[in-house]
Amino acid sequence: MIVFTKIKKLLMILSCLVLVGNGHANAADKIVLRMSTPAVKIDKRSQGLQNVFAAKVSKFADYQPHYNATMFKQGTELPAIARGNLEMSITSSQEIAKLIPAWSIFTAGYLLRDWDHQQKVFKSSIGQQFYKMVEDKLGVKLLGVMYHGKRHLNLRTSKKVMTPADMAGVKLRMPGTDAWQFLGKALGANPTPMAFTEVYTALQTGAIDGQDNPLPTDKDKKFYEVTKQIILTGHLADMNFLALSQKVWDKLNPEQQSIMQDAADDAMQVISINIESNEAILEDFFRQKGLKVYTPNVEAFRKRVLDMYLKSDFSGDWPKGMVEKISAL
Ligand code: KDO
Repeated sequence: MIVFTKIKKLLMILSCLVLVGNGHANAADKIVLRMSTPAVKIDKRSQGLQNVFAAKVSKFADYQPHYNATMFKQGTELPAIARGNLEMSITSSQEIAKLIPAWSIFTAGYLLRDWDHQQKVFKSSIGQQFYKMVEDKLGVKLLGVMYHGKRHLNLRTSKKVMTPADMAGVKLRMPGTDAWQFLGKALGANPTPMAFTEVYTALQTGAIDGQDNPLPTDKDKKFYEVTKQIILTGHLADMNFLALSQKVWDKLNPEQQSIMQDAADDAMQVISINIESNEAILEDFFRQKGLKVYTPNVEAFRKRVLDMYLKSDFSGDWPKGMVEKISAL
């Protein structure tokens, strides 16, 4: 029933797009929105932004996406927006936490449960409080949250992994921030930082033993071609935020702001539903490609990861009582 309602919503959004005109303003008069991301063009987030967001703001804005980190290196987009050198990016809690430590609460493994939980948190006063920190400190407006999928372990080695102890000595690529590296350690691995665009080759050559990402990303980036197993730890219900320069937002008139916010909401809804429904069918895809896909002792992973976060230096930066508030939602 829930799936049916979500698909109905998705169809409604997509059918409305037929009514969206291609824009009246000349290209030269439009506000340019350059968006930089390490994601590939066929990624659900790239597609949703192009097909829904770009179409809906096209009357007054010219959306120009740059994929595969060709414009800005992964992790440098937020400072670029803050400096006025870029208009948009698909950012993460881990990137924000580098600049605003309180945000590391959302990098903790096994804290947020799923897409529904993410929406509840970011539509509540908690979301408003955290969005405001980003506006005040970075001059970046977060237009909302989108689901990126549950992250699982994906290894090129074939040794079975059931608990964090089985990850000892495994050279696990994690993205290059402290929060990501800590998550790798909490999973029992030997984490190593590396940009997303380098992971495929590193798996192919054996420079790393594995990586973690949601199933749709493993498919879009073809990691299944160079790995042997996916261990369904679900250690992070991952999410991204659509980041926009506050200066650009402030230049829009109230009607344009309202159109842009609706466009972002609809795009992120479509993206999240697409990712969720793909996750549900991709296990079989990977099995057909010859990978072993199995569920480990998730409780053992959950316990170790959560314990390590709660005892870490990160938790010292979290607002008092926030873990409990988030968990209660
Ligand atoms: C990655 O580097 O593994 C990651 O999945 C981290 C995410 O936060 C996000 O930045 C994502 O890469 C990129 O958008 C590329 O898909």
